[in-house]
Amino acid sequence: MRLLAVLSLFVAGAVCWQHYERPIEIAKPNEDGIYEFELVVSHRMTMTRHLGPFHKAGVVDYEVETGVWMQRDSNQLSDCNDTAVLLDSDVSSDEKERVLGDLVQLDGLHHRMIMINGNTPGNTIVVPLGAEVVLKVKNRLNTESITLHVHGLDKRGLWWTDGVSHIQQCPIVVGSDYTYRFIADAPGTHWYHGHLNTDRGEGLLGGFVVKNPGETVPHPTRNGERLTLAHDYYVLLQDWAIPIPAEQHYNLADGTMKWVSGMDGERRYQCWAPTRTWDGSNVGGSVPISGFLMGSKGWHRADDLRTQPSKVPLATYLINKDGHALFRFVNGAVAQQIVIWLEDHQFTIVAADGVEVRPRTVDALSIFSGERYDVIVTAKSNPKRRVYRFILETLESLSWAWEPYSHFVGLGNLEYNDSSLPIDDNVDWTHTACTSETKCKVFNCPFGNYKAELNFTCVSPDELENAAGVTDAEIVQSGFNESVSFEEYFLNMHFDSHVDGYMFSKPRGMPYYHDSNLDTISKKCHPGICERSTASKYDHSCDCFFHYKFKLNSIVQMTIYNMGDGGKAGTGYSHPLHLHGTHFWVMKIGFPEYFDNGTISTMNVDLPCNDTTLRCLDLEWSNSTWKRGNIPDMRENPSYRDTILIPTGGYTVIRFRADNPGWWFAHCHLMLHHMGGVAFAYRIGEHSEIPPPPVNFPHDCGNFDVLTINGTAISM
Ligand SMILES: *[C@@H]1O[C@H](CO)[C@@H](O)[C@H](O)[C@H]1NC(C)=O
Ligand SMILES: *[C@@H]1O[C@H](CO)[C@@H](O)[C@H](O)[C@H]1NC(C)=O
Ligand SMILES: *[C@@H]1O[C@H](CO)[C@@H](O)[C@H](O)[C@H]1NC(C)=O
Ligand SMILES: *[C@@H]1O[C@H](CO)[C@@H](O)[C@H](O)[C@H]1NC(C)=O
Ligand SMILES: *[C@@H]1O[C@H](CO)[C@@H](O)[C@H](O)[C@H]1NC(C)=O
Ligand SMILES: *[C@@H]1O[C@H](CO)[C@@H](O)[C@H](O)[C@H]1NC(C)=O
Ligand SMILES: *[C@@H]1O[C@H](CO)[C@@H](O)[C@H](O)[C@H]1NC(C)=O
Ligand SMILES: *[C@@H]1O[C@H](CO)[C@@H](O)[C@H](O)[C@H]1NC(C)=O
Ligand SMILES: [Cu+2]
Repeated sequence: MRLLAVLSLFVAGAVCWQHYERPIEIAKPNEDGIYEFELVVSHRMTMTRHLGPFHKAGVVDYEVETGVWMQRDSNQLSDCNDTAVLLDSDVSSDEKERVLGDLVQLDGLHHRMIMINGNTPGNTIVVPLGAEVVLKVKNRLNTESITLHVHGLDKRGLWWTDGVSHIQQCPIVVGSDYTYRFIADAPGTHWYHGHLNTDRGEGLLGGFVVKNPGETVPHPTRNGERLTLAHDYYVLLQDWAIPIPAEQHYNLADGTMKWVSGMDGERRYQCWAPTRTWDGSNVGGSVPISGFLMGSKGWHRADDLRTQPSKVPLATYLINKDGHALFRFVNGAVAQQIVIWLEDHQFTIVAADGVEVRPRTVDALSIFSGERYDVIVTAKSNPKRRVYRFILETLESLSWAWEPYSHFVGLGNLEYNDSSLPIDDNVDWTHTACTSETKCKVFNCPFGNYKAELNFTCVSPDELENAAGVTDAEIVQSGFNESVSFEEYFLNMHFDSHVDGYMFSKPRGMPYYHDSNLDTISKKCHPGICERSTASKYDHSCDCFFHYKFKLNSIVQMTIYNMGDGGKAGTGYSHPLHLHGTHFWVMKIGFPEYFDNGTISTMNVDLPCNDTTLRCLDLEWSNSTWKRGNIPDMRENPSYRDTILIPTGGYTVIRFRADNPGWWFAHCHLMLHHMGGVAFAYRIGEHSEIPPPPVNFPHDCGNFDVLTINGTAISM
């Protein structure tokens, strides 16, 4: 009965299951020129068809071995396993699309998800640069509040439309409607996702693309000419670490919690699966995953991917012989950095976080949660196969006990249009084209390099250059004199739960409305609240509302480092730091030093840390002449990003101009870290310089207290 009730809110019309992934299409404005979208957010089951009136649900299963789609008997009195053939293996792809229509496959199992207009990921929203956009969010969930953030827009002058719960708005409660109205103020590949606790990991996410005016061919090649792109694909990648029904992971025999990932045997009965990448640091947030997703398709059994990938329904992208296709890769993962390869093809990176970069050709791309890379794939004129496979990998390489550990894999298909060649089950899992003579380039490793025996080399993300050249010469200069309003900060992003020894905890109401009484809705961070230099990472006395105040129009330089107990080999994580409200220039990334076998030997010495507890708080440059932005070896033509790697044992220097007044948020984009406290808020400008939200803006979350029985009440 519960299933039937949730399906009643499904909005018909969205096409979820499709044999071939469709290129993106620009939306049409309404008669007032406004780009308006309704996003009905409700619960819905994956692998389930909507059977018309009376809310009947058709629970579907797919058998890889036979290629048959089955449907369970919807008679409530019949056995759950009473199934009938829905589609035989030999039906046409058009017929599959017609019958499966509104089905959301995800990893091929049945999960209750948060969906947007009956779909997850939600449909990709494509608008022109400068468009006025209206997102009408209708929260029709059963019990959860939500908010919605468009990741990649700066929301200039409109901080209160940015969607961070309890900082920029109150949660959208069950049953209510909430309208976001803003300008699409940054071109490129972005995404929208929930921003209240874990909502984005439960399905509340989708694509968002802002196109330059008159853009038909989005990106230049190295010699400046713009290519004709036959296909422009938006590809949201996800690790699939969804909560598993309690009865599956609660072991009745011994009362322990077990994760059941439903795939690689070795992970089946682990409570927690911490793993390491080559440098010895932790990777993946210890959450075992059930499948990688490309768009809305993946598969929960890695064995099937390894033995019979041609029978698994995977995301399939068409490409024309001799043509060029744009792939807008977005990592929407909860935990994993995803390394993506395309058999026998290379990727030419042309944009990062939506901003064009000088084209850079690599063999594989490692993408952190929150990051976006637009790449051009150049098709072969004489393909040897009909289908080449995208291979997705985690960066897991060592077990917790430092033993070799094989990474997790996922697949997608690149299919040559009009090819009559057969499709086989061979996948080049080991990247045989990478040899010691011609090493493969992997972009954006979280460490300096792979160990020598592996035939891979790393391209650091700070090597990307802005395609437009230096567009703000003042901000990227080396050294600032005393007459420049320049603010310099050092911040340790250590542990998986702290910044600078504090654990971020969000306020209970909006700080903007509590300028004079912030302490009534939040806990102040100050040295007296806990002993930052010795407190254990599990000591919750250090949780507080950690925030900065930047002067309006200052140049802000932040050196975010990742060192100490919680940021060195064996203990740390590399973090993808995301700033809201501004892009920033990536001035420099400093890696630690490594042994020949690739593990970290010494934390970066530019910021020496030698306190005995290894908390490494309040570090400064070892060389005092580097103060005020006078740092050697900064990038001369840096890239302009909104999410960037902070490597374990090293640091990243970013700069931005604090010219977008408001209350903003910055956080590690790994969900567990964001939730755990690797985050800070910041205010740009004095309170009086911050644009006020509309007078009727709903801001009465926070505290409520009744002082008298007749209702003389205060709300704070
Ligand atoms: C369904 O499961 C029951 C109990 O395990 C079994 O007896 C029955 O044969 C199954 N039916 C089908 C159609 O597989
Ligand atoms: C596939 O190629 C044919 C011509 O051979 C063309 O008409 C068609 O548009 C192509 N399909 C796609 C999806 O590009
Ligand atoms: C690296 O390439 C060499 C050939 O140049 C090959 O013998 C070796 O097996 C490769 N290493 C790995 C780990 O694949
Ligand atoms: C300080 O630097 C700025 C450029 O950032 C320059 O315009 C100005 O002339 C300099 N002032 C002095 C006193 O050197
Ligand atoms: C890497 O090399 C260092 C130094 O020789 C050694 O202490 C460490 O155990 C090695 N780690 C691994 C995973 O082999
Ligand atoms: C820590 O390092 C600094 C700079 O290298 C040095 O001046 C200081 O004496 C060291 N402190 C300790 C306790 O070793
Ligand atoms: C400090 O840095 C400056 C500029 O990079 C350099 O010229 C100088 O040699 C450094 N000093 C020391 C002691 O390393
Ligand atoms: C409500 O109760 C308080 C305290 O008992 C009293 O002072 C006040 O006059 C009452 N107000 C109204 C509107 O009745
Ligand atoms: Cu993190």
